[in-house]
Amino acid sequence: MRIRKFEGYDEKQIYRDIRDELGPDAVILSTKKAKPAGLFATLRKQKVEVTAAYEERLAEAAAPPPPDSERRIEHLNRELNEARAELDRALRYADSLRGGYRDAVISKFYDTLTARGVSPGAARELLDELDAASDTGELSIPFVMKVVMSKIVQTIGPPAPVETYAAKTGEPLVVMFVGSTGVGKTTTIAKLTADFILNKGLRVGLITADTYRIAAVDQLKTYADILGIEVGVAYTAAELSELIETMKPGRDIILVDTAGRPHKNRANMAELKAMAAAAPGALTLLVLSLATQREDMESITRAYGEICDYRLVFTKADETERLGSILDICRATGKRVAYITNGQSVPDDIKVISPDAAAKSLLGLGEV
Ligand SMILES: Nc1nc2c(ncn2[C@@H]2O[C@H](COP(=O)(O)OP(=O)(O)OP(=O)(O)O)[C@@H](O)[C@H]2O)c(=O)[nH]1
Ligand SMILES: [Mg+2]
Repeated sequence: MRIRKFEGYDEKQIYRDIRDELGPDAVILSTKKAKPAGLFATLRKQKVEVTAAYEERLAEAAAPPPPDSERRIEHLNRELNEARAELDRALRYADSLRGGYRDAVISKFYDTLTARGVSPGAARELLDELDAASDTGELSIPFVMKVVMSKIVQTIGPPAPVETYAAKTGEPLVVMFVGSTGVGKTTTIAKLTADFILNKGLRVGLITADTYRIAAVDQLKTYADILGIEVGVAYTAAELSELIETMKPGRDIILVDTAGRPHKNRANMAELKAMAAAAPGALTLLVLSLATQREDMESITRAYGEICDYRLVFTKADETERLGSILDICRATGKRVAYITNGQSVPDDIKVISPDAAAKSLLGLGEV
C-alpha cells in the first residue's frame, strides 16, 4: 500500500485526479481544508489537501499519465486561472477599500482621512504624489504623516480671525455674519462680543438685521445686556447703512447679525445681497455648521460666493467626528478660516482655527 497527497482548490477535481491517476480502487484516507490566512483571507478559496492510499499494481493498471501529459498541463492551467481570478477579486476589493493604493501605509492614511469625512477626491489629492513616490520603496508612517499634515495645513491656510484685522486699521471694522438657518450666527456673535469686550478691551457695536424671526432681536439683546452694550435694529438695507455710520465713532468693531437664509431661496438671497451692499467695506463671515452634509456645504458656499467675498466660521465641531469638510471647503473655495466653535456655551466654546490641530484631528490624533 502506498500513500500520496493531492492538493488543490476544487475538492471534486482532486477526487477526479486521484481516480484518474491512482485508479478506481484508491482509498481516500483524509481530506483537510486549510483556512486562508493574512490580508484578504475572506476572499480566498480554501486550499484542500486529500491523502489517498493505493495498491501499486492497481495504480499501474490504471496507467497514470506521465507528469508532462496534457492532463497535467490542463490541471496546472486550471490552477493558474483560479489563482488569477482570486488575485483579481482581491485587487477589486482592495480598490474599493483603500482608494486603490497598493502601499499599505498610504492606504491606511486614505482610510483614516475618508473616515473623518474628507472626500475621496481631496484625500487622493493629498496622497497621490506619495503613492507615486512609494514605487521606489516603502514609505515610513512618520514621513507620510509629515507630508500629509503639511499639505492639510497649507490647504486650510493661516488663521484669519477678525480681531487682528481690526487692530491694524484706523477705521472701525464692520463684520457681517451670514449663513443658513440655525448654524450658530447669533451664538457666535455673542461669544466674540464677550471675548472682544472682556479679554481684548475692544469697543464693540452690535446691530441685528434679523427682524425675520420672532425673538431674534431679544436673543442678541439678552447677551448684549449682560455685557452692558446696546443693540441697534435695522429693518431695511438703508437703516443698516445709517446705523453703521452712527455707530462708527467711538467703536473699534461693529458686528452685524443677519437672519438665516436658506441658500436656495432667491428672494431671500437678493435681500441679503442688498444688506451686504449697505455695508461697503464690511468683512463678511460665512458661518457653516460642520453637522451639515459636505455636499450641502459646498452648494451653500457657492451660493454665498455669488453675493460677496467672505471668510469662514465653522460651528458645531462638537456635534460630529467627521470634520473633513473643513479641508474640502477650504480646498473648494480657497477662503480663509477665522474661527471654529465647539459647543453652545457662551463665551467659552470658540477658538481661532488652528490648522495644525485641524490636520491632527483629520488624522485621528486629537481635537480641533
Ligand atoms: N453643539 C453646538 N451647538 C451650537 C454651536 N453654536 C451654536 N449652537 C446652537 O445652535 C442653535 C442655533 O444657534 P443660533 O446662534 O441661534 O443660530 P443662528 O444661525 O443665529 O440661527 P438663525 O438666526 O435662526 O438663522 C442654538 O441652540 C445654539 O446653542 C456649537 O458650536 N455647537
Ligand atoms: Mg440668529
